[in-house]
Amino acid sequence: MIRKATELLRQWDGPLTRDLVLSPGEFGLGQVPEKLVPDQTTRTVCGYCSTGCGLQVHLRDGVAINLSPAADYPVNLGMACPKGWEALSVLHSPDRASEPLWRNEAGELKPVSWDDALKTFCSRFQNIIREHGLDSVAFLSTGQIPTEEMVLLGMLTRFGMGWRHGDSNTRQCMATAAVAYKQSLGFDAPPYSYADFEESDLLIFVGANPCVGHPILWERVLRNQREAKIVVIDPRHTETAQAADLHLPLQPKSDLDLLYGLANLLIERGAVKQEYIDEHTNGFADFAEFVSAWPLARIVAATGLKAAEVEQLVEWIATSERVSFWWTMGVNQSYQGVRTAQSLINLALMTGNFGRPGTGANSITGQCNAMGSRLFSNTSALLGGRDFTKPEHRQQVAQILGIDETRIPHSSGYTYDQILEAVRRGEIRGLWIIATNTVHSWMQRDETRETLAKLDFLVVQDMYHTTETAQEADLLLPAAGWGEKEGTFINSERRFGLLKKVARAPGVALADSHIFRLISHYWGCEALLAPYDHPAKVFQLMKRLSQGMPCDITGIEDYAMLEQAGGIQWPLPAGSEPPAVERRLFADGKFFHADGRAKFLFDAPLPMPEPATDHYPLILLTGRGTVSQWHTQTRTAKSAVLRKLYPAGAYLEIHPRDARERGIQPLEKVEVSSRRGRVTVKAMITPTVGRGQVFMPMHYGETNVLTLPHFDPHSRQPSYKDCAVQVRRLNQENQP
Ligand SMILES: Nc1nc2c(c(=O)[nH]1)N[C@H]1C(S)=C(S)[C@@H](COP(=O)(O)OP(=O)(O)OC[C@H]3O[C@@H](n4cnc5c(=O)[nH]c(N)nc54)[C@H](O)[C@@H]3O)O[C@H]1N2
Ligand SMILES: Nc1nc2c(c(=O)[nH]1)N[C@H]1C(S)=C(S)[C@@H](COP(=O)(O)OP(=O)(O)OC[C@H]3O[C@@H](n4cnc5c(=O)[nH]c(N)nc54)[C@H](O)[C@@H]3O)O[C@H]1N2
Ligand code: SF4
Ligand SMILES: [Mo]
Repeated sequence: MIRKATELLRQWDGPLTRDLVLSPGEFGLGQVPEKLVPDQTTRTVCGYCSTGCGLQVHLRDGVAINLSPAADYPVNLGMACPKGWEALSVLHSPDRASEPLWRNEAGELKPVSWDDALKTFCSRFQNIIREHGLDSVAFLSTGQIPTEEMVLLGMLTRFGMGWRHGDSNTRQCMATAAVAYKQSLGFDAPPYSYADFEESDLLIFVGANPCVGHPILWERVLRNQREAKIVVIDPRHTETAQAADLHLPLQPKSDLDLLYGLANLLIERGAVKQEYIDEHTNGFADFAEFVSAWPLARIVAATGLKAAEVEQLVEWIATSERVSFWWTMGVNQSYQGVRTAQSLINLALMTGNFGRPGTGANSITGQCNAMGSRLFSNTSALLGGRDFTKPEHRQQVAQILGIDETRIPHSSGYTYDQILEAVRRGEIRGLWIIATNTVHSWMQRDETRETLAKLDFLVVQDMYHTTETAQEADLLLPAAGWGEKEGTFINSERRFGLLKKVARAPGVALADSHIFRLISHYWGCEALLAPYDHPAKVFQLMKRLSQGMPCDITGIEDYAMLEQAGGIQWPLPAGSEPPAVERRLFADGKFFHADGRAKFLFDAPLPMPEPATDHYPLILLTGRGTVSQWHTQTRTAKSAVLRKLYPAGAYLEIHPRDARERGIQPLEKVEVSSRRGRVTVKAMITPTVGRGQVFMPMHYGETNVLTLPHFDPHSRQPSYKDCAVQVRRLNQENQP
């Protein structure tokens, strides 16, 4: 029998539910809660980027009034960027989703009770399944909720409700790195710790702009005392490139030619560590033969770089003791991203730059909990970094959870793009979107919106009711955000950081974990989640799920141990010595494939699917704009301080000569068009973009009107950074 949401929540005790407010008056809505955490100051981790800075939150009467960067946290050592400093202010915004909203027959979103919302959720999805089968529903989740919430959502959808299709925004971001590591090293395992920034002699950043995307990691680079050289491989002369010793402004998507060429030139000059290769890797001879087709002349022709620049880099790699390769979205977001990431792994392997201080082929993650999503969300990987297709992995998970093995699907189901494609075909008719803003962040915005409109039922679960995606919802479930709930995030260096509840969610908004548990009751599969009524209990489950896997954390006692240690990196198997503050993987040269060896993997480079033409002569690059903007701006736009730190409207960066040829004046409005749409934005004329290229930040809705849906074949990650556009002046009368 279904019990009311209010009754259920009253029944669940523990600190998380103690001060829940469900309806005005019932629990004293609007009163200051007794105390959310016992101290007058408490440490938590930031909820924006994957750096995972520690923040010290100052409380009055148990409620956060202010924060400052934690000086005693090993990640950020007392520093934070503007987003971190402003993290509390965005919680108090008038457009916070504070009660469930239901679209009425007149098409307006109107408040409903949790009870009605949850009954509707279940009856609508169950009707769709009855009529069209389990393949007709799906969920899209996120790298921005605590790991514990990801575990509950993954269990609920896959094992409780039996849904076959589910993915997350981590597909847009990290899928390439995850697949590249898994294929090359045997497990999705970024090997480094942040200390490696300080301990390297040569840092090579490929398609990464940490000065904007990971500013506190950049601060760690600046602490390097080894007179390290910094190389940036990026078509744009970014803030990071400006700080580098050598910037290689290669043609977009010519990375494979450069990286294969570097391997060839290093082999030719004998700068390889043959002993390391023989002992720890497979496939080098084939790789060496393959890259022998990349002499210097071919590199220069394919990349547009100067021969001397390439030779300089070869010289530095060959002569530096500790070389580290760092990559982010310029590599991952590519139609050949997996092979590009692997060509960096290949370079690190063949030069013996793995497992020693200041080395590694290192993917920097993006969202605060991208790594949690990779290992514990039950989307692309089965819980604990396992494989849905492996019977022994399904058996292990079934045994740990005490469920029948037949409840575990044999495949991870459709990927993000395949889910949207199935919606377009009418095959998927019900979709539940949690903590991601698909309409803004997916490609081809207008068509994405039309696709979602085809659904019989769209549920959006978000902190704000005004997001582009929430506006399309039939049902909006109001969620508590960062600072309003507990759990853990896993940062870029594999560190579990602890989150504290320091503020009360508005109205009757609930922590996502509560929403998942309530749904399990209304759906009729409550037994599955019943033991996990507090994040700390889910954490204990995560330990059991990790046991014997490369991400084993059975040696982390509990949250108190995380608190005391300042976060702990995985792995930490039971019985380990107390962990060093910063640890890297593969010091013993043992990789995670069955034979302990890493693999050299490679493929021929492919031409850009939508090259420049006479009609669309410019290549559009997209990415992060400023330190103070986060993605689709649902959060950062709510801070008056942050709003002063970035341009208010959409803009396009264009090279002075491309602007002159078109008669474009600085800050003039221009029309940018691609085969998918056209938008009007301001022109910023700057030589930081190359000729024949333009750049638009992703933070404005206009950008993804233009982008082309195309994907890496191995990871299905979108290639957001290459499509052909035209830019032209608007008529004088259209100028403001
Ligand atoms: N302020 C801020 N910080 C963030 C975020 C945010 O929204 N705002 N988002 C976070 C997230 S989720 C992520 S994933 C990270 C992303 O962090 P980054 O990957 O550093 O950011 P991007 O700007 O997307 O892309 C990096 C660079 O790739 C370059 N690039 C484009 N095409 C190519 C190419 O073909 N080859 C090469 N070598 N480079 C190319 C672009 O010019 C760009 O400078 O940032 C995280 N940090
Ligand atoms: N053109 C272009 N497009 C891109 C990229 C690019 O470089 N170029 N980058 C891609 C990348 S790397 C990424 S990661 C994606 C990001 O794309 P999105 O995930 O769509 O971007 P966000 O704005 O971070 O959306 C997160 C949503 O979750 C909500 N939210 C935050 N915290 C919580 C919570 O605790 N619970 C719930 N329920 N909701 C919450 C926020 O209000 C927001 O609506 O964009 C991708 N899109
Ligand atoms: S660098 Fe990232 S984790 Fe650190 S304060 Fe800024 S947004 Fe937060
Ligand atoms: Mo991302």
